[in-house]
Amino acid sequence: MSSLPTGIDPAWLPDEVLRDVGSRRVLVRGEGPLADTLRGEVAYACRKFGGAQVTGDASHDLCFDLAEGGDEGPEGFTLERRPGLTMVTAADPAGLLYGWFHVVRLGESAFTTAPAQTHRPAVALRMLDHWDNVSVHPVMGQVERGYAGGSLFWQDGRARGDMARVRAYARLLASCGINALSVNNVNVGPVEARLLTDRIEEVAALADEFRVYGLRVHLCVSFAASMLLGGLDTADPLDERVRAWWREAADRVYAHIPDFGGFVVKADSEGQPGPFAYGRSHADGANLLADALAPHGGTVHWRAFVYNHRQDWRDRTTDRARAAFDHFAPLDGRFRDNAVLQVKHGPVDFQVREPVSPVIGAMPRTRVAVELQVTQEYTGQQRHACALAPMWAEVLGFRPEGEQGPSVGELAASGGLVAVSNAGDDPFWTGHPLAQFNLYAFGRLAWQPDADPGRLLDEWLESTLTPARTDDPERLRAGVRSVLAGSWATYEKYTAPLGVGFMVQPGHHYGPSVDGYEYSPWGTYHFADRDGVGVDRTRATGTGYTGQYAKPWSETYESPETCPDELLLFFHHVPYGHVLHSGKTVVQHIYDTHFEGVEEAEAARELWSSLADLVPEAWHARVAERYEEQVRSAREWRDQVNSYFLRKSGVPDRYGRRIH
Ligand code: GCW
Repeated sequence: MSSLPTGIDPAWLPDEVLRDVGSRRVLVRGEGPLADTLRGEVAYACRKFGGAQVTGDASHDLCFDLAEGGDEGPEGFTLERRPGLTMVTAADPAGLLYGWFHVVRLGESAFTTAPAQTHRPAVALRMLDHWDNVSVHPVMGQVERGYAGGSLFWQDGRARGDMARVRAYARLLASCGINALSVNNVNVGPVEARLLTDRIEEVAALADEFRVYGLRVHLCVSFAASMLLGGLDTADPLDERVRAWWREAADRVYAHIPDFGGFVVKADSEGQPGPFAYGRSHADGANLLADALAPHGGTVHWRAFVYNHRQDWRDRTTDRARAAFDHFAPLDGRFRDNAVLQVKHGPVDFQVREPVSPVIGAMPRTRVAVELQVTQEYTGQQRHACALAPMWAEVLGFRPEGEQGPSVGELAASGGLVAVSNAGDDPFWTGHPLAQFNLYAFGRLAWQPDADPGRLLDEWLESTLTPARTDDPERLRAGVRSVLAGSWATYEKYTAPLGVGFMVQPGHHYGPSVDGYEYSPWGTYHFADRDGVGVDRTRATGTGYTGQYAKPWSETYESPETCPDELLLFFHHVPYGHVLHSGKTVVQHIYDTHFEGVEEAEAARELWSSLADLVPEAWHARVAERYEEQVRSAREWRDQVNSYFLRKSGVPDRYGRRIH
């Protein structure tokens, strides 16, 4: 453990948070790389704050020790206090390292009031996917949907030489519970494809940095690699030459990276190659790679994001929301044990509001991972403050079979929780400093999917802005809570209404364009006309999508009477005068929420500005600058959306506010 490169924000690990532990006498028992990492952490903290790392029988007041026979399980730990001694025990060194970061979070209370406690991750695989390109893509840039500068891993067409930043990133990720990551984009270009073969050493160099913090590295591969790199004339998953090629490819990877996590694959999706070209199923495709990885203990993450992106907008029978279920549900039970189906949390594409994907509950004989999007592609692109933990908590708490059945968080334990990262080489890691909370919250929710998002916000805020060490801690706490806690709801208010989605500018997806995708091939339509708006996905008269849900949801969503307001236009096409459960008409709801959303964004900007004396200057200034843009953009959204619906419907705002 060494200091951060100069000019880089410490995020939720400023040295200040080490004060309470760093002033103790600390003993670490245990061997191996992770125990050494822990010793490095202890040494650093003690150097800063006057404590001491002791060995052998020397007296100490904080001890980390391996213990057999406990019920912590892999990566878990127990914390106990005895008079004058805080003990952290775990079955493996990874547990001790997680225990260390927990003690850091607890601060003084770890030595005074904390009750005995055991923590275990509810989900074994807690993974970040980076959509980073090695070479800069002409349209997507270095990081696809990246809003935080360049890649942390790749620069000038190769792996970065200086790994200090990568090591610091590994530490941040471990401290919030993440234990795996993929280091290249799921859209695999010709340069990136070669990471699997002649450029594997670059991946190995990254793996060396992540390993010391307990993270395993995964790689996105092209399904056509046997042709692109192997010189074969086919990528048919049932062809013996293809199978042999993949086995050898995997053997070579493991020769360089013995703890390699596995492959991530986007196949037959948005132009990426896949098994359909050979008349094979996605289970055949996934199993090909699973079999190659199996001898080494690796896993293939096979993405379920498969749909027709060349749809004819005139065709009202094709429904993009149906696609993943239609492709994958019939394959349940046909995937290998080391194949995980990675499903986006919603059926379309990370919109501000979507129902939970029906695939997640429909594949009991398949390991399923749920994919979230920490990078804010559709939620303000890290120019808007939008804390996503409340959205994810809702998704993870959803029960596909109703109250009696398991939650999404529980179902994801079979395959993992995965998220697209929002970090880059920006000095604040995430462009918008407040977006650091999204990264932190994802890690903590992956560890404990039923954690309370409000508690996570407090946890993050205490460590990142260390209010206890400011002049007016309560004003700082109240201010940060107030700008972040409701920020997702605010964003939803001024953007696409009632679950209808999209309405963004095509291509880069920032800012409003109400009809931007309406006549496009992408399958994301809202069907507004002079009478009404929304997508009829019912069984009775629409695309039949509601039938992909089990009861009670198939019934709840089928009727506009029982469908929750916030999803009404996702499931139904209704007249503008349709009255919501809230008592408002749809069109009045649209007007009201758009005015409110802008007012809330303006209020957040003012509140943030009032915190200038309590937040480090550069941090404060960066957020303040982003709020200017957020307010400008929110007004643009409000005016375009309101004008559009006024012109379509002819229904005036009942309060006579200015609509253009
Ligand atoms: O959200 C969409 C993005 C694409 C992305 C794709 C995916 C990596 O607009 O940029 O491609 O999803 O998830 O594969």
